[in-house]
Amino acid sequence: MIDLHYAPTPNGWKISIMLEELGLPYRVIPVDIRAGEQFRPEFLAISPNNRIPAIVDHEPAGGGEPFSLFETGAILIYLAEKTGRFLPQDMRSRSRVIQWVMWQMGGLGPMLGQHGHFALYAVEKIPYAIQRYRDEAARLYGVLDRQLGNTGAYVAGADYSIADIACFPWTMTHKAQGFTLDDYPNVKRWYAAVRARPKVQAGLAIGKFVKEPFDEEARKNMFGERAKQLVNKQ
Ligand SMILES: N[C@@H](CCC(=O)N[C@@H](CS)C(=O)NCC(=O)O)C(=O)O
Repeated sequence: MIDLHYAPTPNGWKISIMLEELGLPYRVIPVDIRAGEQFRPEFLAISPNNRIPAIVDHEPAGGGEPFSLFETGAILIYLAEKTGRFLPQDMRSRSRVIQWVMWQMGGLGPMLGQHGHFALYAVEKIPYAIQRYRDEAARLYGVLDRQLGNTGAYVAGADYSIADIACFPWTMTHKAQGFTLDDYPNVKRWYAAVRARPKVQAGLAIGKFVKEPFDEEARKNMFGERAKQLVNKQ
């Protein structure tokens, strides 16, 4: 059994989709990040970065004590290696998949995240910041579009992989962030194909229950005020 410490967000969906795709038994432990539950000591013990998602595998690969992990890239690679799925064995294909997972982790996710923050959530609208992240987001959609044009199929090649599972939930934010996939026809084709997968649908349906209004308390919990209390606390 795997515990999935989770909220229904793009990073949370990566892992709920992966677990659904794999058909592994798991139970969802909701972490209401708007209410500040990511700062609970028992959650910080497994996710010291105070971010969801995290997993605890009670039957870890290799046996032994329950094994916990945070960071979605690491979790996707662990689950793929544990099951032998969605990450090819041969060195070149495997490295290509990991390359695009890293691209998502270091680029697409953070840049779309910052664009969402400054354009949608920030009370003070700072034109430079909005433009900077909008340009970066547009550039990254362009990179993804060209890559999908080259493969003609999935992000890292002919086969569906953890690179697709990593990228897809972030592209779901396109409408809210004011992008249209008509500008990125290869992304549009891929997006429809991934979205149509029943296990993707199942992963996205997990945990709709923890959504709350985005109020002042949520702002404090998610935009740094609360995290400051952790500084120098051992
Ligand atoms: N790089 C991390 C990012 C995780 C992350 O940013 N999670 C967000 C939700 S999508 C979160 O937990 N936010 C809580 C907060 O900001 O306090 C990963 O891929 O796991």
